[in-house]
Amino acid sequence: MKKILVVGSVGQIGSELVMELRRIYGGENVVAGGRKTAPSATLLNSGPFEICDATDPDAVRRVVEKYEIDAIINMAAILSATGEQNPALCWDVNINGLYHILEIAREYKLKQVLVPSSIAVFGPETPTVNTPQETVLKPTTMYGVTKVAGELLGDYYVRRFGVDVRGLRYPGIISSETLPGGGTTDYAVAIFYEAVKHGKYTCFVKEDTKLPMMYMPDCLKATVDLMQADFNTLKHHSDFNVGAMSFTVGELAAEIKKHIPNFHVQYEPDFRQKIADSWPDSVDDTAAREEWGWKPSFGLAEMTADMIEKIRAKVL
Ligand code: VAH
Repeated sequence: MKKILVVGSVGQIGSELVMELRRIYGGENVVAGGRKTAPSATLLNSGPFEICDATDPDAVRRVVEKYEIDAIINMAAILSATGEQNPALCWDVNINGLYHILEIAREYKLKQVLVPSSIAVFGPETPTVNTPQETVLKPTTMYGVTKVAGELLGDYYVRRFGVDVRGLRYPGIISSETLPGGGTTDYAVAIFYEAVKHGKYTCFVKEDTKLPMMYMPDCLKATVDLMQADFNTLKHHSDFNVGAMSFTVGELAAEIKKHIPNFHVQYEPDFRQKIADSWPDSVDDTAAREEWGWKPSFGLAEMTADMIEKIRAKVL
């Protein structure tokens, strides 16, 4: 891959993935594509930025032709909580957007498309502990429906058109650079900001809510490692389970308290509790480990210490 376009580059993962790819491939070789949301100065000053909405295929084509793009990473998505408030928008961005990008990859014979999936593909019928790679996929959210459909569409383009499509089922992603927007796992980021700034947090899910989570450095590592894997070693394509750690909100709060002793959490579950309850506690990522060498580096303690240090530096 020489020229990469990241669509959805101003979001939580996209904004840091662009910087990591620019470090690896060179700033000029990674085009950040975004909608109206203003990109950060860091993004703007380190390489090309183009207004490019996944639901506007002509805009994507213009960027692909202008920069002779040979790989697209599609980080454009409406996440689970927002998707439940606006299912039509969620379908349009997550599926119509993906369809346009896969068609462009086919038409321009791009080298690779990377399409994130999510643990949101799982539902209440799925085994919740060490969720298998192959299992029941009956999600209860529109976001989850779009991620199952996205996995199936991606694998169809691999088989039918020979497009190199790859994807991973991200767990909740925790990071200190760009706030997530509209996800059910957003509590796992907000709790850090509230602990550092105010010493207290009102959480929208219950204390014993346990979900698979991953720190951003591991998210970037998983994404780049999958991008760089030899296609011929892959048995799976658009749907790799990837795990790193799992913890309850109570366990996270207790770890934060080791750094901020007076930190206090109160729990006021809202509609997002039902979404969180439909997702697994942990996933089996043997396929990712065997097919492309996945191995996480951050656990709860290391992540908490690093997050608190980074957020203190930002807000205090
Ligand atoms: C969400 N952060 O909460 C996303 C993610 C596993 C959840 O896909 O919707």
